Amino acid sequence: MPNADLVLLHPPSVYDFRTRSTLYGPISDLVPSTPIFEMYPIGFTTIAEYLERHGFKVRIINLAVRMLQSSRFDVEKLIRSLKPLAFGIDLHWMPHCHGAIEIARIIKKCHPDIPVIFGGFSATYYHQELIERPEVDYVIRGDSTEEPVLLLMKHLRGDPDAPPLSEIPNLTWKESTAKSYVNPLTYSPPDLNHVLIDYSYVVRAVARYRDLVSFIPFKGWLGYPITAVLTCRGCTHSCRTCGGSAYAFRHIHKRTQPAYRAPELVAQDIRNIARFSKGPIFILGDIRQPGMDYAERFLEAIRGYEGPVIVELFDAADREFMLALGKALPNFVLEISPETHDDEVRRAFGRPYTTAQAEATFEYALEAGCKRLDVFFMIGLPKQDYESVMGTVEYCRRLLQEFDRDGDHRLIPFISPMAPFLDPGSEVFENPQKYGYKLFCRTLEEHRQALEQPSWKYILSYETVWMSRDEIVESTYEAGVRLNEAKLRCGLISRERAEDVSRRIRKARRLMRQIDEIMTISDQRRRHKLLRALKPQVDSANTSTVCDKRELNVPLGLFNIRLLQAAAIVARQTFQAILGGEAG
Ligand code: B12
Ligand code: SF4
Repeated sequence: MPNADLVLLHPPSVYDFRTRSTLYGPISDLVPSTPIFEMYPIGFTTIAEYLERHGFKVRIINLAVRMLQSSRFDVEKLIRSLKPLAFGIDLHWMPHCHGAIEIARIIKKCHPDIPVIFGGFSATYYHQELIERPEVDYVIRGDSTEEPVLLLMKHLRGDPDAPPLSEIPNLTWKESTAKSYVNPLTYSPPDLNHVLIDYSYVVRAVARYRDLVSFIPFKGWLGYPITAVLTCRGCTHSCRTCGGSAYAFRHIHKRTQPAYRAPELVAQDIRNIARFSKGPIFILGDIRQPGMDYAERFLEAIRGYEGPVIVELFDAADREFMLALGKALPNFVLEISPETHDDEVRRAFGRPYTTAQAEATFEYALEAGCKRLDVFFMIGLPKQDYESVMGTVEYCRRLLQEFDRDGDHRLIPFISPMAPFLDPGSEVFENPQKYGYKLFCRTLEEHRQALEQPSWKYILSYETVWMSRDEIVESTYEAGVRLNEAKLRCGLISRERAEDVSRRIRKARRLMRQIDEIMTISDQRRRHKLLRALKPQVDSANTSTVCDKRELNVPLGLFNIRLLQAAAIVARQTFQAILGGEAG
């Protein structure tokens, strides 16, 4: 098997999750991942493709999926067997800070001389704390790192034209003396046209390393092969708790405007992906963000594409736009996140529309023929108390009735807590008191230690003046119970599914109480012993807590990855590469 120059490793959120007993609760109920957050950043594929284009071999290994799939999978053994020029670890999402640091420690134990590079949103925010750690050699900051990673790799390979470390943009680094340096964050490309977001690298690399499982983005992906295309890096909105808001991008990544991908390229990415996958394709970023001209160009370029496509809206939409969307993408699914039924709470959170405008958008979307309309609500918002959460659930019940005139259940509401952490770099994180928040974690190390707590209540990094941690947890479970009942009553879910959810919530609540009792025991050894004894029950209560995860899946027929077509593409590309003199 060919040796890779750069091995990109995606860690599990908590390294020893296979032996540790942690009740994660509903922290990942509304994303495809389990609470281990096994999905790697889309940027792994763009970094890999960019480096391969410039003559490096890159391998992605999703350690989190490998560990989830087998309790016997030996991380250390695998790492010992690899000898790349450098290892890269993503610390994009904060919940990975435990696993990422532990994986870096193992690399240093096995290969003290191979450099470890960190990158991602959270690594950028905490670059100085990271570089102080003995496990970390480099942090590449910013939302676009393809070019700085390439320069660093050239430097590490000793290329004659490679810049010295001090001249690599966005790099935080240290010398053997442990003195650290922070190079300016000057690489921030104005657009996203220099990267390729169609997974053709993944298809090639799977064949090259004969290793499909390491590239799988999340557990269960082969049965539900959803992929994503990216319209931008950055955001024009300023939702107060979001670490990817315009405010956060300005402060963390020095980005004053989002970088957009040309709409024609986004349409091309979708068509390229459809050559090997029939699964739904998620268009990340509201296509109206750069202006209606962009949206129109995209719809023109994608017109006639018949596969399932998920489109997200950051703002309310008018009828004209919805009808144009339905015409261009006959199998579209819409996602919108009003977060609450209450205009005052939504305004405090920073969403720019009212409930009435949201409802008008639902009307237009259904009229335009959307196959499904997923409406997301959140717990843990500014000015939101327990009663307000229950009001939101009551509102969901009303939506289920009022927007189901044809009995086809296209509108589906979801509710979940903002958990486990408040995003570092968000406006609320930077000014908690101003927004009525109290933070339990500030530093990277405090977040890392929080992840060693036995339940999501103790992991939760914040509470608000309107709800304590206990109330956030309690309102989450109660909201789950009530929404589950409402979905059953209107016929959206089967009795069997509803009973499963309700059983899991009862179990989770009971376990929360048991853990709370154990936490009052002062003898640490006894506490650990009792927590360990709960592990089998805790593990069985850790997925699909407040709703059944399968509700998120878009049932547009049977999607099976077109393996034969993928194989044909691989064969053709390998053949072309060999003819072109490049190793496949
Ligand atoms: C798209 C998205 C998702 C997608 C992920 C798609 C994917 N596979 O990447 C989905 C919907 C699945 C998702 C889920 C979650 N998300 Co999200 N997501 C976003 C969103 C809207 C856009 C991200 C984006 O533009 N990425 C593109 C660019 C910027 O990143 P990238 O190309 O992947 O990576 C580049 C750089 O980051 C860097 N990089 C990344 N990794 C590495 C590694 C190395 C070694 C190097 C050198 C560089 C590097 O270089 C890359 C290439 O240039 C942002 C909000 C925003 N406006 O940014 C939130 C955001 C990133 N998500 C966030 C969160 C909290 C989550 C969840 C934890 C939520 C939850 N509790 O379920 C989960 C985690 C899921 C998991 N890992 O399993 C927070 C993160 C805050 C923080 N610092 O922790 C954000 C900022 C805002 C938010 N609250 O939603 N998310
Ligand atoms: S939550 Fe708000 S600020 Fe964050 S990415 Fe979505 S629209 Fe932008």
